[in-house]
Amino acid sequence: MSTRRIGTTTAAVALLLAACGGGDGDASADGAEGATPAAASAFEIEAGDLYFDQEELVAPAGEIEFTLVNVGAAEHDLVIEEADDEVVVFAAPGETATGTIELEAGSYTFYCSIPGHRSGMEGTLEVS
Ligand SMILES: [Cu+2]
Repeated sequence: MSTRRIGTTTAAVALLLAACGGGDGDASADGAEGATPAAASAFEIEAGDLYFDQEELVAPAGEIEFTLVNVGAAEHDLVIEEADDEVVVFAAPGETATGTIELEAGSYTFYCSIPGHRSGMEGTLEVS
């Protein structure tokens, strides 16, 4: 009796942890450890349900090109929060699209603005 109760509690805790784990903790676990992202002015990012395959980008100031490869079943976009949430590129399911944005040096956050997606689809962009 008591064993069963403990088992149920453990399962509930594991579910809670999984539910909370989508956001912050993932970046360090997924990325190559200690690797400094190479600076580039053009990026090809895979967007799935619900992730970006790159979450740390480094770029020189100026025009930056984003190619969004949507391998998911949902639509996805890439928005720069500090650029008034400008939608740089939008890709329908299964489509690939490219967009550009001009950015000054600074730290930016990019994310997918489709409702409910941001918790899993967010990253940082360092422009210098
Ligand atoms: Cu999305």
